[in-house]
Amino acid sequence: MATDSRSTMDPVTPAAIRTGFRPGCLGREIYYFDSLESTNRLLRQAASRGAREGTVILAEEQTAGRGRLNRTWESRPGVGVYLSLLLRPRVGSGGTYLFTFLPAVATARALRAVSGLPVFIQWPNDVMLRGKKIAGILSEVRTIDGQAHEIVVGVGINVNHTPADLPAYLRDFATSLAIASGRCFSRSAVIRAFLTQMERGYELLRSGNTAAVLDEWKRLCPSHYGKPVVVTGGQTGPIRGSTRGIDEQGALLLETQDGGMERIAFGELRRVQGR
Ligand code: BT5
Repeated sequence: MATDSRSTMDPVTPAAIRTGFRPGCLGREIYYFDSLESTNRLLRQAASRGAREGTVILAEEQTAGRGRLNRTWESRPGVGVYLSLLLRPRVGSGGTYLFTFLPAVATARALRAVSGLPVFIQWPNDVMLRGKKIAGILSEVRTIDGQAHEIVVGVGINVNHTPADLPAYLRDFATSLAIASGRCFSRSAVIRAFLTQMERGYELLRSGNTAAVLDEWKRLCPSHYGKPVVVTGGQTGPIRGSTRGIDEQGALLLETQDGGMERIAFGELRRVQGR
């Protein structure tokens, strides 16, 4: 149950989001729930029953919010954004990584627009502020006959969390707009900005301008090239090296200390020096 009084001060209901906002295709249908296990889970069910492209599901809190590989997304009521958005693109499945890159770009641009803070992307799906994670993306793809059929884009954003709103194990690694700036932000303004940025980027992809989205991703993700990192969570143990860009499937290229080149399709950058 959502009990935090901050929920009523800063609602994320469809009415609050639509105030002064005329959505295009994305966000024409918005469904809000006080409490859900996971917005992605519910939207995947709705998608399999034919929900329209652009459908948005929002929850005030999630009791089983999910990250990749069944990890948990901490989803406290009153302070965060927990949103899932349904896309039905017509692209070959080779390009599905773009549907993780695009929401990361849209989230970073939206948070910059709302707060002016220096939000960056960290490969593959982390949205970072001053070295700490402020948002995460979980895109789940259903492929039929080699074509991406349904993509449920899930985004969790820490907006008005104080350190006490984060579990102890995350306090050194996670942040929020409020923690970074000392101010509170309207969550519905964050959602409007995200949907606006998604609409814009999705239009670029639909018109075949993949390069524009990739360029934006690269600009917002300076650690993708020439930065010393350690990558963990892949099929082997931690790999140390220097980033050398991404390939045409969104995999990270890493020059290892012995001069070899590794292609990393899954994993995470656990240590990036600088931003
Ligand atoms: C992600 O996974 O970052 C994707 C998170 C997606 C969450 C959204 S919320 C709406 C939609 N519905 C869902 O059920 N999910 C999506 P991953 O890269 O696996 O990162 C997960 C890790 O991030 C955890 O293991 C923690 O270390 C950390 N983490 C968990 N909650 C966090 C939070 N609120 N802020 C920052 N870091 C967090």
